[in-house]
Order: sequence, then structure tokens, then C-alpha cells
Amino acid sequence: ATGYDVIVLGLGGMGSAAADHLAARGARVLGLERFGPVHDRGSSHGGSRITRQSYFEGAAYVPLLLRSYELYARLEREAGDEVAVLCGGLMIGRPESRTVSGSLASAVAHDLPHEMLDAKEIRARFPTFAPGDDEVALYEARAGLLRPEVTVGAQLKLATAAGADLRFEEPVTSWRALSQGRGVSVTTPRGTYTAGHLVVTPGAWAPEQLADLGVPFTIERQIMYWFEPEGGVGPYVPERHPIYIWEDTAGEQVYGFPAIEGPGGGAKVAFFRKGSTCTPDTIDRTVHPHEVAEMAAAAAARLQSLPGRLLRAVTCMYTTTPDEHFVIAPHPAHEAVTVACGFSGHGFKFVPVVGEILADLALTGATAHPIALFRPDRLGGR
Ligand code: PYC
Repeated sequence: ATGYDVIVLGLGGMGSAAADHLAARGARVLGLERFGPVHDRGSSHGGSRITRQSYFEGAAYVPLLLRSYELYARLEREAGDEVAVLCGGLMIGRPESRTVSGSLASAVAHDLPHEMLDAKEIRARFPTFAPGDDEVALYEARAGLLRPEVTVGAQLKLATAAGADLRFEEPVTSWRALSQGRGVSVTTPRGTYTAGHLVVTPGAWAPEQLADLGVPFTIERQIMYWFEPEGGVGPYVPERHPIYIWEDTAGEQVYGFPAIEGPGGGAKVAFFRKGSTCTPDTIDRTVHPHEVAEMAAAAAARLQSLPGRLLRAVTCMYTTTPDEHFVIAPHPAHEAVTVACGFSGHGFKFVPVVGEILADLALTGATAHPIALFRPDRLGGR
């Protein structure tokens, strides 16, 4: 007999979602997290994450996004927390850019509500944006932002209320699948636990926790910047300034958010996928003047009254796969283990649907959700 039905390794966005969905189904859950609840050492902090349904990364993601929107609404309802601000979103670039053409293709394929705007229309409707004459945008009214810390906190709260045993400041030092279908054994500095199943949601610790998966993950240091626009945040409130992803002719993407924390909070901007390689232990958390200067120049080239004054800059990590698609699957070598990682900088909007999928896989061995794209063996893993 084992003490738990399922152990969840890592309680960031994905792990807290798994704990929530597993506990809601009546499973006896142990959650183990190396840091405190809702920490800023991984990939689930920084006040905001983009959410959208038109998906240039692939139309195959759209059914999962539609379910994720439903589950985010359930999370807000049940936890009583405001997680989402659906302020609209612009996918901007030349018509042939991946950001615009891929978003449009997925919107058409799934009949998603959207509008196409030319440069003049963008400037007229959203005066904070200064596109070039040859740039266009797909506007999606249901895009917006999610608050990552509120999301994780809400999921931990619901999981605990449903009986999950969540332990913090308790890193997993090793885990193993037991022979003959006897489940798993997980060791921390405080003890060894057994369970019928293990869900591994390690974030940037994937290379060490899932070395035997054989997937070449890259851990990337990313920077988020908050600027106070010249003249104040008035034009940058969510009612006026949507989220955006903006691709230039070199294929580089800048993204950003409205100012959601009031005066002093600033407008957040960042480069998408321009990080340097790091590890969770060696990441340089200092943001250097040349990095601020590069971001300020990119913001000034695109947005009215930015950069203004830098308020703050914070690092976080992406865990990137070679094709930038996720890894979500039963562990190919261990029947009693399920893995979810490699979210490649675009996973947060999927958090609750990933929780639902992980609960399906851990408790029944299968899911009705379309996850074939996320098999680890596509990447040369085992
Ligand atoms: O997931 O939409 C996204 C995103 C944009 C920039 C970073 N992540």
C-alpha cells in the first residue's frame, strides 16, 4: 500500500494545476516544491502572461486553448480571484510574417472571431501603437493577459481545500519507478515517499529531473521590463492598450502588456525568445545597462511615449525544446510516471488544461485531449 495516489514534483504553474485537478477528482495528492508557494525563481512570475486563441505556433493548439479559457473561468469562479484581463490583443507584422499569417490561418481554421487591421486602422484605434505603413495586425478581442502569481496561488488554494498535502522548501533529490507496477518512490532531504503515480512538472529543472527522457531542453534566461511612459500610464491602461506580439522583418518578436498595476506599475515589454542559455543554478539575475538600452530602443521604435522611465527589470526562465512544442506524455520508460515540461515560453495560457490532461493521464492512463504533438519521441528522445 502507498501513502498517496499521486505525487506532483514541482508546484509552479503546471504542477499547481495538476494538484488542483487531481485533488478535485478525489485523488490523495502529495505536492513537493523546492521553493515557497508562488515564488519568483522559475517561470511563473512577473505579473502577466499573454493569453490568445489565434495561435501562430499552430492551429493544433486551438482546441486546447478553448478548453483552457473555460478552465480559467472555472478557476476564477471557484477560487474567487481575478486571474484574467481580456483586454484584447494585436498580432502585428508584415502580412507574411509568421505572427500575422500563422495567427490568421489558425483563426480561419477554427472560425475564431478576429479582425484584420491595416496600419492606419491600428493607429486610429490604438494610438499607443506606431506601426510602419507596410504592417498589419490581427486583432482578437478575447486575447488578453493572465496573472501568473494569482493563478498559481488560486490553484494551490483549491488543491489544499480539496485535501492535497502540499509541501514547500522540499526539493526532490531523486525519484524512481518501482518494479512490477508498484508505483514510484520519491526522495527529498526530509524523507522518502511512495505513491501509485508521479507527475513531473519540473519547469527549468527538467534537464536534471528528466535526464532519461533524452530530450535536448535549453534553459533560457529571459528579461521582463516595466517602463513608465512619458506623460504617465493613462494611454496604456487595459481599456486602451491591448496586449501585443510584434514581429519585425528579421523575424524578431517584441511583446507587451497594458499597465495593470496603476501609476507606478508601468507598461511591461519584452523580447520573445531572445534569451541566453543558462541553468537554474547559474542564471545571472542582474539586468545590465546594455540590455535595458536594447529594450528601450525596440519599445521606442514601436510605441508612442515609450520607453519613458525604466521602473524595473526582472529575469525568468524558458525551458525550450528544439521545435518549441511542449512535452506532455506518459514517461516512455515508466508507466507510473507522467511528464509535462518544455513549454518553450508559451505555456502559461494552457496551465489549467495541462492540469486536466495530467490528471487524466495519472488517473486513467489516457486523455481525450489532442496531445500527439507533444510526444517526446518526436525530438529523438526515448
Ligand atoms: O505565450 O503568447 C505567449 C507569449 C508571448 C511572448 C511570450 N510568450
